[in-house]
Amino acid sequence: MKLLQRSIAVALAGASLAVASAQLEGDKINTKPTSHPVPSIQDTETKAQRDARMQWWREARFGMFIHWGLYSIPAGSWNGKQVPGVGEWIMNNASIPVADYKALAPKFNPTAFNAHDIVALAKSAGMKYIVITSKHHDGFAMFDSKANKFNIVDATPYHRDPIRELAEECRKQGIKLGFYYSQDQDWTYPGGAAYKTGDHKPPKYHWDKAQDGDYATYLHEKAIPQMKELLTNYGDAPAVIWFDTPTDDMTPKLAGEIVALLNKYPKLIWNNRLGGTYMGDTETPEQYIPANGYPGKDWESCMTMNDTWGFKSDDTNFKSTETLLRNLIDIASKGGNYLLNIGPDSMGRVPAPESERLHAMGKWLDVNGEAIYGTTPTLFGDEAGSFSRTEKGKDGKPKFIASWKWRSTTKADKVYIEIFEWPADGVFHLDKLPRQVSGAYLLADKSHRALKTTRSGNGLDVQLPSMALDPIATVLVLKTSKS
Ligand code: JFZ
Repeated sequence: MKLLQRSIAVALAGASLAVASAQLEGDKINTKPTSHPVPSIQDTETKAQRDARMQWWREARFGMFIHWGLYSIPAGSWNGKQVPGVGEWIMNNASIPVADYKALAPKFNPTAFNAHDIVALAKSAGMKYIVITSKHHDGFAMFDSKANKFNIVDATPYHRDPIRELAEECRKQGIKLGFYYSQDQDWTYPGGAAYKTGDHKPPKYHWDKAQDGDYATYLHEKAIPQMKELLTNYGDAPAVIWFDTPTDDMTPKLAGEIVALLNKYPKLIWNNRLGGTYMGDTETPEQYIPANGYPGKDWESCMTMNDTWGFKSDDTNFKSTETLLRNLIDIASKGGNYLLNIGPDSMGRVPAPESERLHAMGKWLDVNGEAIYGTTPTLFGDEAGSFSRTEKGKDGKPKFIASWKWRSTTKADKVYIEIFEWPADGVFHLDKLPRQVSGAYLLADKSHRALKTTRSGNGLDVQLPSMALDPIATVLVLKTSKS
């Protein structure tokens, strides 16, 4: 929990101090000599190499997170009681003994899982990559593992490897696949780490003797061998490794052993949650969108549609399609990616409220995707909101008050304005113009009929039709002088 809080503080500080990060200048990305025992690819590559490695990810903007595992069986309740907290944490939150949790495996038979349909769902949502939990903190591998028998092929009646099926479908349907792997916490293998919840006792916060053991031994016997399997057995995949919840146990030396493995895959992208002082490729704000993004850095907001990652049968608190789409647009306007989660149930079915929202988002992107994929951030900046002069946030710093009138993205000679609040007088007004504007039209208008524009002061007025073409967001395109 200490580390969790620390990472929240760092994440929040990063949001407001992001301007201070001018790391991408110069030839090497990290100009300071690194003290890493094993230099990572980020320590040694040039900016040009990094740009090439990150290119598909930067253009993608929208990905699917999948949290799926044994925790989808209890689905948020244990011994007839609802357990507060996210679904995939039930073992820790309810202090379930290792043997009792492991007894879920023989009951796991998700015969309704269909890799083709999940990949097709991601594609129809307009998502360009998928990241699935190959092993979460409960230690259960959702793939065929020779390194450890607590896995979906050996320990369940299902006997199939959904990670393999997804990898094949992703290759067929042309979409990238990444693996979430909980390298540090593992609640069912001796020596695996556990974050504190409830009355779990220091130093290890374990709740069952079966969890006691040596952390380095866990890494050497289970985590590193499993990561090797994941990196070698699935063809092109993984394009991404998504680490999570590092603790102090992950020393620079131990993390270096993992980095030595990652370094064999020079196209791999990995996030900032390995631990051991490695910063990885991507910032990972969780369940929030940073006020100004992380200028000059690659970042990805991961978010749930309801209030859990892993399936919980009673969580129906779904965000609206409007909120989800506006989040995607907000994130794109700040230069980030949106990793939006689904939590399949114990049969492998995607909950209907989730697939419905994804289809609706895809419909909007079919028309307006040009304003999202491969774009760069807003040339304006104040439209997202401002920091309050009087109100303070939880971190004691000025509170960011978001505005939801419009956002903007940029690509080549176009400036896109995603309008949320349609002006009552039909005139869209910009106070300032970053570039000369030579024409304007609405992206959803197939004929691209020219809209009347007039200079007003340093800004511009655009005469819009009386009604929004899409009540969630109508995209105004400004053709501009330069790219
Ligand atoms: C972690 C996991 O514990 C959780 O189950 C889920 O997989 C999520 C995507 O990641 O949860 C975290 C990790 C980091 C923070 C908060 C929750 N953080 O830095 O604020």
